[in-house]
Amino acid sequence: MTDIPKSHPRYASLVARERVAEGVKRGFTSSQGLIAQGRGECFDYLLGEKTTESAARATHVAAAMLLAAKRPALSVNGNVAALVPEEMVKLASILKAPLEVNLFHRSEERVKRIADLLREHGATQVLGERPDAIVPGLDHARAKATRGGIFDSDVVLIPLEDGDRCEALMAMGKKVIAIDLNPLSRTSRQATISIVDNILRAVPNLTAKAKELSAMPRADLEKVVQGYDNQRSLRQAVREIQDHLNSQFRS
Ligand code: PTJ
Repeated sequence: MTDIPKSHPRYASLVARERVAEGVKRGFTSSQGLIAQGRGECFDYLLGEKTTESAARATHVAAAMLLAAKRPALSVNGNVAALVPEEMVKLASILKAPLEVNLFHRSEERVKRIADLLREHGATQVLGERPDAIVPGLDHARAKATRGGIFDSDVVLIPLEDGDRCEALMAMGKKVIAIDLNPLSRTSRQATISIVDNILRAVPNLTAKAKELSAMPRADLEKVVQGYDNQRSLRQAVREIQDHLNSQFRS
């Protein structure tokens, strides 16, 4: 990896780029993942590269929803593996949820590399290498799913997703939590809860919240979730972008 000095004003963003590029070199991130990271970076810039109020609230509600779930599952693709492998393993462990590798640009070799990477970071339950079910309504590799994992889940976390699987999972009656820096994406607009934040901040925040709420009885967790309105949260995210942009210039 390029040696980036910590004093560089764009340190965090440059390190994230390096990680995704390294993921491509090591064969677990797709080359299209570089484009996805660039798109995400642009939205992060517009947000002010911070966890906004709406993202913090969505994260809080998402943690409660995952803890209240009977069968939560966490989806991992090539970008997620490059950016937050260890953090995803920690989150899975707190939630006692399986991690399932699910790829758009699927190759069996890449699935195995990602599963191995997660196991190297201590994951005990990694699915996705032997899918045995199909999510109805999708005609690409993302339809592949595993019983006991995403296929049977009631709540599923889908970070950095590219669109129609969110809709197909919702059509199966699941609750879907997205992590996506773009508040306008189809995934963000369709999900039950959209965390409009960089995955580098969102996953550690989600883990911390899950720890904090872990002793709460299910009835109380369900109260936290009640009344959450994703469309309102996305509107707030767009306002936060507008406010940030307006604050950049002297009037
Ligand atoms: O590993 P694969 O084959 O499953 O492919 C994964 C990618 C990400 C390449 C694939 O799902 C894809 O093409 O995704 P998209 O359509 O580019 O969408 C990814 C979404 O994630 C976009 O809305 C981006 O803004 C957002 N995004 C990108 N980087 C980040 C992000 N959101 C949060 N944190 C990021 N670091």
